[in-house]
Amino acid sequence: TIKIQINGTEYDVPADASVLEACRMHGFTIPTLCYHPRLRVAGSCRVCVVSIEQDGEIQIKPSCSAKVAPGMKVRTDTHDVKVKSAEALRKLVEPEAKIAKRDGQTAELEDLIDRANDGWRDTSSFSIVRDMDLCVKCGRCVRACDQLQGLSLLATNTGEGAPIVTSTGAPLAETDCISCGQCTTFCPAGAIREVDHIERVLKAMDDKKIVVLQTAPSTRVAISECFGEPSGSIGTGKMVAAAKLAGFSYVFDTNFTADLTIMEEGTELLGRVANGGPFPMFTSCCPGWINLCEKRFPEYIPNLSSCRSPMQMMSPIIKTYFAKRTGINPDDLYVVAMMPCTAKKDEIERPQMFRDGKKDTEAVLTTRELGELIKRKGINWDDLPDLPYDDPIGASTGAAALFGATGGVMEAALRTAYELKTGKTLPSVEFQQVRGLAGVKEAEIPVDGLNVRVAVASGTANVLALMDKIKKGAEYHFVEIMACPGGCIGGGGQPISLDKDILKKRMESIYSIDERSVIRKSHENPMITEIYKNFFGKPGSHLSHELLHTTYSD
Ligand code: HC0
Ligand code: SF4
Repeated sequence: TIKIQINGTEYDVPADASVLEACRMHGFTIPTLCYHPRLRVAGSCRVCVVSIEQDGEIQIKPSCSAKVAPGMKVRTDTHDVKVKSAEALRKLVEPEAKIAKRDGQTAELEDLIDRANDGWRDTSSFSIVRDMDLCVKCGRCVRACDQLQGLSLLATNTGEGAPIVTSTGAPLAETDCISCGQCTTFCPAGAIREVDHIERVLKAMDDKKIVVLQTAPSTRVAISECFGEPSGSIGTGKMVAAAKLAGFSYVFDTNFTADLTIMEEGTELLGRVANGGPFPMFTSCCPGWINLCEKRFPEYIPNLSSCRSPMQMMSPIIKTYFAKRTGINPDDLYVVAMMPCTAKKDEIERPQMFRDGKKDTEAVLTTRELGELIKRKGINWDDLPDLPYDDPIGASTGAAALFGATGGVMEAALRTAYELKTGKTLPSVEFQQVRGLAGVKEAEIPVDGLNVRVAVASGTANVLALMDKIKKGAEYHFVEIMACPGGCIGGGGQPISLDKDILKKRMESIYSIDERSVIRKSHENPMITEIYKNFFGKPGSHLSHELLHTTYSD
């Protein structure tokens, strides 16, 4: 055998195979027409073309007649390949041509025509699809990736091929894309959009699973926009009611595990203070940031908090603690997370997020997708009552609500760290230094004789600037990072908006939820006390480590 690359991965193939045989052997689909496995190769129709890179030269060639060679790089999945194959087919069959449909005889050709008429998509990413037949060439995705995120991974194509390409030409999953999905909130055509999870959720409902929803902090200040309400309107109660009508058996609040994160992450931070580091400790709840850290700053992986994100703490709790209390068989549960985020679709696929070979969270619906699902079910948003979350993992504090906006995790952590460390009550719970929409915020907070130096960054362009500063020697104890501008309120899965002040309005609503909360500190959440007493023991316990903490990949 020899080694060749197919769509970016290396495979062993027989030395005398054709490119077509080699690809099919490893499960890649290539359409063919003149080719038949029992007849001699003709190589005449060109429907089976692929892109072949050899000796530094890239050519589009029929795969049936090309032979494999060591080191050859084959791509079956590019826009060019799709277009050239469809063109070749159209030379032989008009797309509208009538086929004498005969069972068993014409299925192959019908299938070929369907495939050729179906547009080209980059489906390499768990989070984002690029459907270039829908692209209107406005270039807003390109500018969002460049100007807001500082990543510049997309480019407008002036030559042949897809109208928007990745800057390296590779499919998204093979670039430095962090799955933040900012591009999707700027695309007016749905050409770049989130990977659909609505279908799998509907299927789980049809399959009579007990389908459970958890909802992220920032979704409640954005979901109403899907139904024409003003920017930032708070829709918590209606969201719960709509989810119940749509078929979710239980609706839990991710804010509960945001409170739990504060307990676990706070304990971890105090442990690092006692042991001298490593500093800074970085928050770990934003999967966009985790992707960025793994791809661009692997030397800082030991600095990441080991805490799972609140979403990934909630799902195992549902499948253990909640299932046990209610006598539900965890295998009957199907956990869906409603998130403002496209990177969360990627997070649930991380190898560390499986237990016993099963996903902790089975699906992630963006705020936009839950809005769409509610509409598809014919539910009238305006008429909905306000319903509360389900107990006991629906109870949360004002501190948890803050997670949805940049600086919120930091403020929640400071409230708890200060009080637990000093034993005193905070004179004022609001830490203005970490509030607001500035891209990078810094503060020094005296806690029990130690000046705790903190930094907060949101929007990946700002994150890159802060990382540069840290690499050059800036010293902090604790750093909060959110990949999206403004934090999750500006997440890549939030409703699309043309309002210039959208982030400010959603942020004000987040602050007002905190202000109106009776309990505003995570350590005072009675349900958190209860879950430690009855289940986890104490923060950082053995069971906490098993269910609430994780590792990262180099
Ligand atoms: Fe966020 Fe989260 S706050 S990342 O920004 O920590 O997505 O809203 O759900 O998990 O809680 C997003 C929002 C979450 C998580 C929480 C954190
Ligand atoms: Fe997702 Fe929030 Fe991070 Fe954006 S900031 S990638 S929405 S977790």
